[in-house]
Amino acid sequence: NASEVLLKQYVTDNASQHPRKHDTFIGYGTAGFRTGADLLDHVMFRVGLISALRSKSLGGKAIGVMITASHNPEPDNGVKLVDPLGEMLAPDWEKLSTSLANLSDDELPQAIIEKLIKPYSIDWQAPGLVYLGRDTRPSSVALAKAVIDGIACIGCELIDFDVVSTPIVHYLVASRNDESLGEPTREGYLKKLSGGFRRVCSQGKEKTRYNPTIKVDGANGVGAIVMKEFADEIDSDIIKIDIVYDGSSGRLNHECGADFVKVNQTYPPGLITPEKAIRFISLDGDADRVIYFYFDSNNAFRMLDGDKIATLFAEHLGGLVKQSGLSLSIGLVQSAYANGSSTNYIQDVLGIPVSCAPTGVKYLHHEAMKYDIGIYFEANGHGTAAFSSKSLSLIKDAAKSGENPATVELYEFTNIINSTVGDAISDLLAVEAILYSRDWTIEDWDSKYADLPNKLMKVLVKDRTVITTADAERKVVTPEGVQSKIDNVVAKYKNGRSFVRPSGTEDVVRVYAEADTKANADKLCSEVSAVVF
Ligand code: 16G
Ligand code: ZN
Repeated sequence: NASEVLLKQYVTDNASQHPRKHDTFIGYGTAGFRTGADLLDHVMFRVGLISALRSKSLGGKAIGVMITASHNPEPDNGVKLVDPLGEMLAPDWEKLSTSLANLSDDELPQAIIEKLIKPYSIDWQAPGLVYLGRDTRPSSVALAKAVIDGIACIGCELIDFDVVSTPIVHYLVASRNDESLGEPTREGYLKKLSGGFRRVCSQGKEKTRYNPTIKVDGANGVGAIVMKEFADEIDSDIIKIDIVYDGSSGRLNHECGADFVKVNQTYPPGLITPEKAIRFISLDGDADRVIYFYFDSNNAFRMLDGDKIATLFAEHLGGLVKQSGLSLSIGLVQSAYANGSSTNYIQDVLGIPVSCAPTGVKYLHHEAMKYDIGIYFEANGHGTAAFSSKSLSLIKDAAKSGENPATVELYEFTNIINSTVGDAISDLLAVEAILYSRDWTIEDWDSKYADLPNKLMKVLVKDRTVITTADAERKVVTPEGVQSKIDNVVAKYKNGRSFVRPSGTEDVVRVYAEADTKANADKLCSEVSAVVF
């Protein structure tokens, strides 16, 4: 029909501005499309098309597009789509995105009709809305232009938020589609989180242990920019925020940031004088991961990762729920990487149920939604507390009278916490508010349980897809026989645990091990690697 002919013509004409210049396969993985920036121009154009049509297929609801390669090196880039509730893209559209990204320019126009317009009955001339954001990578500017061209090709409203963190894009999309979540602007985000934080941190009696000084490692990325906005917004009497790796000199994610600290289990080398009694906080390149660390009285480096943050959230929010007397279920979701000590602490000491989901935020988030308050964190520092709409309205109503301080505080945490997705700065504010509320030092927090020593290795293999797993990636299914060999090795180690999984973002297989001592964890990790390869 005429409308299809017209659309095909538009796609043909505009795609020629962003031709597919290579035939490297690029798939939509756990973090969207991600690879070398120079391979992505045509993919970005196509993502523009897809985002506009996704919005139109959902009656014009806002859809998000974020251009970033997160913690990866600066020359990489990537893009992911955000669905209307602020969640990750629906799986069927992930598959469609992969298939459309890898077609030739000639095949594309017809495929748009056959794979999107027809099966989803999309009126491509109906209204649509896309929210666009990008990180600070130099390549993100031109790649954003390609997305914009794709959106314009379909004809769709676009709001471009320029340089912005990934979790802000999730917040903006969610609040645009559900105004009870807040004002869908950057200002609205800043005001909501900082307002909740300020109100919690000006309550209660004088603090004797909590030290309101933090040093934030911005990974030389957008996190530093957003953190600066919060620092300007929050009175320095409440918290003193010193930002390092703010992008003024060093390279993005280079020897700094949350991934560097977590993977190397050390502090960024540029922090020349490790200061005692200060909390250091490392963000990643798009500000959705956060890792705390400090130097103890013996000047030893101590790291508090996503598991430690999860347990702090669980302990505090769980306590507030109890004190408020509200009938709300609370649970915690981890991935296989969670330190065994954290799992035991949450289950045995806090008495809060724990479940395990495969790596990737969408799996954890999904599992967390089974609770009224579902806390989820990956050990790498990516996570949040997801409040169900039932819990949000219950808490809000109960807090109105102001009678029970615990209920009021719980309500303020629903403002501080970006419930749509892991948000480094929101998590940071929540941790600080909890430490303030409990009048804790970072040592107090750290002393709750001791991490088991652990080791993570990556192994290059010819074909990582021969390894398949089950039980939330904790058991190898194929090649056959591998799991029983791993079991035999693990059995030799005290507190031993190990698993093997193919990476979803790199062409490697990852091996994780933990045991009673660091030497044993390292040895177990090598032994298991040898079993597999
Ligand atoms: C992606 C995931 C991250 C996960 C990582 C694992 C999202 C938004 N991001 O970056 O949560 O930890 O992949 O990478 O889900 P791997 O599969 O290479 O180990
Ligand atoms: Zn990230």
